[in-house]
Parts: sequence; structure tokens; C-alpha cells
Amino acid sequence: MTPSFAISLDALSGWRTTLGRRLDEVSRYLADHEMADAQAAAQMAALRDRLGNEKLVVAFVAEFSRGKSELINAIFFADTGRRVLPATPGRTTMCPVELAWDAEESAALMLLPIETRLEGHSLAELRGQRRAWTIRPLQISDPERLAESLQEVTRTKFVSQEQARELGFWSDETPDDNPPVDDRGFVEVPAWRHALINYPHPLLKQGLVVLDTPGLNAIGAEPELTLSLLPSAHATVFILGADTGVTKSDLGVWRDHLGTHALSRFVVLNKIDALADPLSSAEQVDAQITSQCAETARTLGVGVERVFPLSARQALAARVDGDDKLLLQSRLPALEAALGSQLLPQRRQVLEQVVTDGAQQLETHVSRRLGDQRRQLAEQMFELRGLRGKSGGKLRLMIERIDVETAEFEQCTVRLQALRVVHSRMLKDALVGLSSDRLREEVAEMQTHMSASLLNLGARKAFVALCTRLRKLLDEAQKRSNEIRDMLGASFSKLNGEFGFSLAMTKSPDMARFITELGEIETGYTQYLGLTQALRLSQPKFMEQFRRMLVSKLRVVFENASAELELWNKSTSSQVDSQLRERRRNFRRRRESLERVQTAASDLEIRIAELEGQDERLQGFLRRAKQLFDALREQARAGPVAGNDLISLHMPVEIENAPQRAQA
Ligand SMILES: Nc1nc2c(ncn2[C@@H]2O[C@H](COP(=O)(O)OP(=O)(O)OP(=O)(O)O)[C@@H](O)[C@H]2O)c(=O)[nH]1
Ligand SMILES: [Mg+2]
Repeated sequence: MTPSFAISLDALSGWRTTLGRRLDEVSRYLADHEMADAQAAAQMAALRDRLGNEKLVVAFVAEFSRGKSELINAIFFADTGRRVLPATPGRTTMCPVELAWDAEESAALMLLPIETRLEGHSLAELRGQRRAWTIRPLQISDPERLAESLQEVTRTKFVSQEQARELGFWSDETPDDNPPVDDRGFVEVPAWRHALINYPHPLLKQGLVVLDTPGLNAIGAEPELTLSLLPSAHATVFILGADTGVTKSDLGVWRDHLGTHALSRFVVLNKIDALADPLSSAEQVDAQITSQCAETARTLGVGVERVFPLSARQALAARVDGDDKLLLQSRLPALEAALGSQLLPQRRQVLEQVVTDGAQQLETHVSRRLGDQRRQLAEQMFELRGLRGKSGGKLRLMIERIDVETAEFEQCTVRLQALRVVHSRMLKDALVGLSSDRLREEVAEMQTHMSASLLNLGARKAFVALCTRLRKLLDEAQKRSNEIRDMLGASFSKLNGEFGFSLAMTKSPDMARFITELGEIETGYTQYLGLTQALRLSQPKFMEQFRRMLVSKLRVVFENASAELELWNKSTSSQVDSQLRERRRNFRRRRESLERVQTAASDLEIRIAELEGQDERLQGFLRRAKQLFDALREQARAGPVAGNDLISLHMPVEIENAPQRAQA
């Protein structure tokens, strides 16, 4: 692999690790000093998860035999010294092949039998079920055996026409696309539905996932591939053959599968070595390549800078032989440089935003909590300072006053109870439209409409109607959560005024993000529900698979929306609980200090000094927490740097005791 992509990806992953360490530092500090409540801890864990599991998916898509597998070999496997993924003339890769590294598993090839299509389970569902897969360990230190094992992705089998139809490889409506029938009446179909290669390549270890696909226009392509895996890939490399130019079926693949996501498409004009011609000069061949690139760019409607002429075969040979000159001639380095320079900054930005937003949220939360504690300390100090030189009778009066205040304050519990009842009812109403039951009902309704329409030609219409209904549900959830916000806001300001709380409203969750996600699913699937696919949908197995896939995609959106709404509500009400606890503790403490002062007047000064000490400690915690948050943000802004060192910030450890412990 050319250094550029490898180094950039390495730096990106190093940066992520560093950010993770910074975040751990913050979490540890907050936990050690009891500054984070359950909500903050959950937020931190979610952020950590997001950082650690961030994947970068690059998909290779083309008609068969354009050189996808060869290109993957050249980019990722050349260090084995041979061709590892099978790449031969004609149809080779028969099922989608996903290369990734999961350190929890050993190196292995996992294969999902094609028959699993008959059960209607989606690939996403089957991923978690080990039993469904055939697992073969991989000998990674022995390239010959490795290549031999990976031959499996080319395996096919012969089945009857009837079975082929059931599996989705035979269609009476489009007979021209059907595979040939042999003299026994059998049809050749792929043996596997999906292959996962768990391989400890350095780039895969850093979260890169590579998806090799079989020629896509073949009948029987896995709907999940086209609807789920490809649209969610961060980048797609579309490959054409310089020897064939842009054919009609290439255009079909481009139109059906790569029409959207303009930013992350890379077009490769492969096999430029085939243009070499003993009767032409090198300059003439170069000129031909240039004009073919321009032509390709025009036909596909992309900028010419997105088209990369290269020879995967030459690049693989050059890397295997360590021939730098041939590697340059293969022009692969230009594609790798583009992948590195365009793909990674985009990922970086996303992560930076995630971390910066998360840090901000946490910091606000923590400072509010500590600020509150300081305010209460200040009240106590004020009261105690006022006691200097006061008589025993006066002190008794003050204790009585605290008792009265406490009793008055306790009246808030009735109000809080009532508020809780109203709040939980409103929340339940808001969540009901986002429930998985509701989603299933809506999808079932779409299905009824679809099967009622002739040949499923109404499929698209029914699907669009479903999306409209779902959007309404999200709108409704937004409206209801705004109502909750208004209700809580009004109650909070009353409670603050009457009982001295400092309850604050945070921004209510914004459903717009989920509406956008729904829109993306709609766009992707509407395209799929065009005429040709609608025919395929008339096969019950596909309809069932389509439905399951759709539900699983939509469920993610709805579950996330619902979780966000719930989390917001939980954090708002946990604020009430924690302030209630704090206030009670405060009354108790005030009373206790007065009692102590009453028994020994000398205790007054000691107590005041104690409170001052506590306040100083709290300020120290706040300063230190701010430094840690600043460091985290700074690291996020700095982005990946070579060597990925921690940005050094002098952060003297100030005070190590927790406020609660000090007060206990
Ligand atoms: N001359 C030449 N041949 C190439 C090049 N790249 C790939 N090939 C050959 O083209 C044939 C097809 O390559 P594959 O990598 O199997 O193509 P694919 O796109 O993976 O095809 P499927 O797996 O069938 O979808 C193989 O014989 C390769 O060796 C190239 O740059 N130049
Ligand atoms: Mg292939």
C-alpha cells in the first residue's frame, strides 16, 4: 500500500486512540471526584463507544470481471507476495465479500449458505448468529493456503430451475437475464450468500472495512447489498475496464447503485496496460488514456479528477516484485492518495464534531452541578459568619427557623410528585408513536397495499405513503416533546421561585435528524422500487426479505429517536431528584453546624474554615475539569498528527479529595 493512504489512516486511528485516552482521563477524574452522575457517565460511555467502533467502509463495485478483486489485492494484499483474493477472467467472486478485523475473533473466513435466503432473515439479523455460518480458520502466515481458502468465495452449485427461482436467481419476467440451463435442466448459482474475512491487516485493524462485490447486474443480487451495505459505505470505488470502455451494463450498475453520494465516489478506469500497443508511442497511449478518462467522466457525469486510470494487475505485480518504477507506471498511487486525502478528512470532521459536542454537553452538566454545590456552601458560610458573637438563645432561634424552612421546603414533594405523574404520562404519549409495535403495524399496512396492487407495481407508491406516515409520527413526537419542554419549563420556574431550586431546561431533542435519516432511506429504497425491482419483489421470498430489511433499517431510526427522547426526559427528571437530595442534605448540614456551634462556640470558626476549604476544593475541581475538557477539545481540533502524541498541556494535579467525602 502506498504510504499516503496507510499513513493517513494510521494517523486517523492514532488520533482516535488519543482522543479515547483523553476521554478516559476526563471520565476517571470526574468519577474519582464524584462529579459525574449516572447521566454523565452514560454520556461518556456512549461517546467512548462511538470513538472506538468507528468504521470506515470502502466498497468496490462494478460489473463482473472489471478487476475489483485484483484492485483489492493490489491495495491490501500485495505484502503477502501473491494474488490472495481470486481474480480470474469471467465471473469470479460469486458473493459479497467483506474484509474486516475483529480482534475478538481469530482470523477466519465465515460463509453464509445461500439457502439462508429461503428463511427470509436479513443479513443484519444473521450476522449475530454464529450457527448460521460456516467458519473456516485462515492460515494467515501461509499465503498459499490463505489464497486456497479464499477460493471458496467463487464456489457455485447446480440447482433445479425451481430451486433457482426460490433462491431469487431465476425470473420468468426477465428471461434474458436468467443463467444458462445445462442439459440436465440445472442452473448454476452461488453457493454462498455472503462472506466475511476476518484478517489482521494493519488497515483493517484500524477500522477499515473493505467490501468486494460480485458483478452487480447479475440477477439475484442480494437486495441487502444494494439497499443497505452499499448506500451506507463511506466511499465507493466504481471500476470500468479501459479495454471495454463504459458498456451498457456498466451504466446500469452506475445508475442503479451509485447514483447518489456524489462526494465519495471514485471511478477507476482499470486495465490501462491493455491499451499498450507496439505500433503506438508511449505518448500516443497516454493521450488515449487521457481522452478515455474525459469521455468516461462525461458519460457518468462526474468531474474528470474523479476518474483514475490505472492497472491493478501491474500494480499487484509491481508490489510483489518490489518494482517501484512499475508501480508508478501502474498509476495506482494516485488513487490511493485520493482515497487518503479525501476520505479521511471527512471522517475526521465527523468525529471532531461528535467529540466537541459531547465535551460541551458534559462540561455544562458538570459545571452546573458543581456551581450548585458552591452556591449552597456560600449560603451556609454566610449564615455561620453571621453567628459570630451570637448568644445561645439566638442560636436556638436560628435552629428553629431552619426547622420551619425545612418543613416549608418539604411541601415541594407533593408538587414534585404531581409533576412526575404529569411528566411520565406526557412522555408515554410521546413515545407511543415511536414504538416498534407501531412501526411494524405501519410496515404491515404498506405490505397489504403492495400485495393488493397488480404485480407489485404499486410498490413504490405504497412505500412512499409509508414514509409519509412515518414522517408524521416523527413530527408528532417532536410536537409532544416540545409540549413536555414547555410544561417542564413553566413548572421549573415556579419551583425555582418558590423553593429555591435551580432547575434548568436543556434544549429538547431535535427530531429533524431522524427525519433526514428517514428521507435517506426513502431515497435509497424508492430507487430500488423501480420497475425492474418491482418485478423481483413479486417473488414472496424477496418481498419478505425486503420487508425485514426495511423494518430493521427503520427500527434503528425509530429506536434512536425514542432513546434520545427518553434520555432527555430522564436527564431532566434526574436533575430534579439530585437537587432535591442536595437541598435536603443542605438543611441537615446547616442544622448540624448550628448544633455543634451551640455546644462549643470555638467550633464556629473551625466550621467556617472547613466550609471555606470545601469551596476551594470545589473550585479546584472545576478548574481541573475545565483543563481536561479543554485538552480533549484541543486534541479533537488538532486532528490526526504524525506520531499521534498527546498534545502536551501542563496540568498540575491540584486537589485530590472529593467534596462529598470531605464533608462527610
Ligand atoms: N490486463 C489487465 N487485466 C486485469 C487487470 N485487473 C484485473 N485484470 C484481470 O481481469 C480479470 C478479472 O479480474 P477480477 O479482479 O476477477 O474482476 P472482478 O471485478 O473481481 O470480477 P468478479 O469477481 O467476477 O465480479 C482477471 O483475469 C484479472 O487478472 C488489469 O489492470 N489489467
Ligand atoms: Mg471479483
